[in-house]
Amino acid sequence: MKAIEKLRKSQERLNTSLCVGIDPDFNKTPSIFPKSAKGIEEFSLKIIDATKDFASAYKINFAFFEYFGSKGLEALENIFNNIPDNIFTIADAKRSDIGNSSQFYAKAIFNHFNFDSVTVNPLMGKDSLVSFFEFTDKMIFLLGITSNSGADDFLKLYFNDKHLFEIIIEKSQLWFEQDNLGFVVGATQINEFKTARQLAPNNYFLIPGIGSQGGDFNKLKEYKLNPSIINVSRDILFASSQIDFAEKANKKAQEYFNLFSLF
Ligand code: OMP
Repeated sequence: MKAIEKLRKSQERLNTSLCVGIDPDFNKTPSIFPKSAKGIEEFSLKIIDATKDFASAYKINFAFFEYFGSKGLEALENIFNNIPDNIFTIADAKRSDIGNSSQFYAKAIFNHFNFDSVTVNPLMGKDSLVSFFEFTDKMIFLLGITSNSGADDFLKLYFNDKHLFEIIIEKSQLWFEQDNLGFVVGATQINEFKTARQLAPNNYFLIPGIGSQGGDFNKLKEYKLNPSIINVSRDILFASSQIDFAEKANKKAQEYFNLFSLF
């Protein structure tokens, strides 16, 4: 099954676009977990268990695992293997390089790990992206307009009356199959969200920034929100720092599950 079909099925089955972000910052995990690769693995597995009835997708951010080197990657692998098969997976690795190197990044994410999708930084241009899109059954989310303040530094610069992020969204659609092409669009960027949606009305948007980053879902939904995957990480993962963390994560995930309902 193509990744996009898996995504649609997963969202339709649960009637939600909620994606739970697995960002296990060991500084924030409850003290019962050791500050180690094993500790973040055990925490993440408990979070998945507590949220799997509400998550149509899981996004695993590689940073929190790479921190621990080879043991961290082993933890990532074990966590990935414990995600139920019918839930869409996103490797949040923000990869890309010259073509020759990109192909190894792409194979690592898709052949070794078997993720359904990956986040990719488009700034090195078409040849840096092709290796990812050669996996025609997978989905690729290009950074469009990111949620952070640094989006102003490059992505909102004007070139011939267009923001750089607009050019990324327009050009990449000319290069790649629409079904495989998604864009990361930050929930904190309301005006830019509107523009991005006009430029890509039918592409999936991966939307981070709700919760800890203060993105306003009510404002966002005034525009054409779907198709989208809405990610929440810290607000669910660290809903409690105490022994009841799993119970609180479950409740928080249910709230977002309802908020992000499709129909
Ligand atoms: P919370 O702010 O804790 O919900 O986490 C947001 C998650 O989305 C983190 O894993 C970020 O790395 C990621 N993210 C952004 O916050 N902003 C972006 O513009 C892009 C991403 C991403 O690609 O997922």
